[in-house]
Amino acid sequence: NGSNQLHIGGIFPIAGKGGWQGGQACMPAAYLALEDVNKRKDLLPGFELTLHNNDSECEPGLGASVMYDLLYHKPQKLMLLAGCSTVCTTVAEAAKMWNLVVLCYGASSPALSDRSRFPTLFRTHPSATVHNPTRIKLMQKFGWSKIAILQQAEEVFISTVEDLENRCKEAGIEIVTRQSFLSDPTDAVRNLRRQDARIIVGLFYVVAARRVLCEMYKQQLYGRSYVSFFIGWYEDNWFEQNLQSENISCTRDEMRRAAEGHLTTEAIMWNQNNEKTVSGMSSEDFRIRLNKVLSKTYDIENQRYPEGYQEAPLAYDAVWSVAFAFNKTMERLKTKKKSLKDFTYTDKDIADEIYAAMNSTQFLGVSGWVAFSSQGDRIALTQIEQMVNGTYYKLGYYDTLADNLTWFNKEQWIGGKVPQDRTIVRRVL
Ligand code: ABU
Repeated sequence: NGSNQLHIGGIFPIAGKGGWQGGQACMPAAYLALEDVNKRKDLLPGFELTLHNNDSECEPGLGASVMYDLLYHKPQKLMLLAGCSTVCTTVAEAAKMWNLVVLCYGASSPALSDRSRFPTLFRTHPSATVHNPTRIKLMQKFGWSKIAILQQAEEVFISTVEDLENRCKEAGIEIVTRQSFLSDPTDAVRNLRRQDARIIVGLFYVVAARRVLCEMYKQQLYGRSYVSFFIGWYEDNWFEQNLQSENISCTRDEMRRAAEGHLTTEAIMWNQNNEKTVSGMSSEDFRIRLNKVLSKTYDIENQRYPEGYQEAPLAYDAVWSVAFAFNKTMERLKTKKKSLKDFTYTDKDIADEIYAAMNSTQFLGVSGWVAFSSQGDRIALTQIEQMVNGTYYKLGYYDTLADNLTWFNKEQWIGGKVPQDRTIVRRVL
């Protein structure tokens, strides 16, 4: 390890069958950032940042195993990047034992905002709690005060629902039923039907989302009387992909019919205006560059994006965050006559310097303003979309901090009426 390389480990979910395989786009984005920070000779003078990557498939067990590989094989790593909540949780819980800072570019779990459990974790990905004030705002806007929740039994969704429950209580919104499932949603969807659920908040990874949608079709929980809120970070054509390979027993047309009219909420992950960011690129410049790289493997021209495309700016900015944090750490260590190259997994002093530097890192990245709260979180705007005829249309934006809903009045309801949250019983006089 006597070279001029500063080594970091990167754990990317790529080839798995469930969860979030966002490394497909996030890993190329991270390598673009690596190329760019290494070109900036003022950032890590005399050094080059090197990324050693591994695929976790979004499986926590495999994630732990690839982390040990990164740690137990030379060269010494200074930090870890990780994506996917289930893997970030495992990696960040363990990494503190090696005095390692972990930076998660693709983990939304609210549970990760617990500093006592994850003392060395930062993330460029916003916490999924950012969606809840938006959901409440929409429920209030459309007069829905009785809702149902359908969730996959993973900590990322359980902790999101805990936050949603508290906010619903505060807002006087009743949760008529909360159904959860491990992998087969049949019974959970049947129970929603039995409870006459009309406004349904669904929280699951995309493979489970396809199973849920097909089941909703079969149990007729779609159409003019129903509104579902789904997660907005699935790829746009998620509901018609992989139907055969995942044994989904609905046709594309049936999936499309079940998906019609649903709403999504999503944190904004691409800087919104065309300003130049720290790399010299606007987010659109970044998109063009990323598309060029991805089109060697994917049919980008026909909008067939790999998983993690939406989150790619978060991975790109994560590498810049590392470079800025190392820049600051190098300055600080110089005054102590030390170097980042001296770091070992028992060196709490250098680890604390890296932590402090990361904690105070701020810059305008392609994902927007990058800064970390005391829980290591990003603060984000959300956008609301609706699916109409198989395409997502933007309905508006919500700024939670300012309680400001920007609404375009573009929503469309089947039959032209806002669905009700309960059966309206009319008395015959
Ligand atoms: N936007 C992707 C989040 C994935 C995860 O939290 O696991």
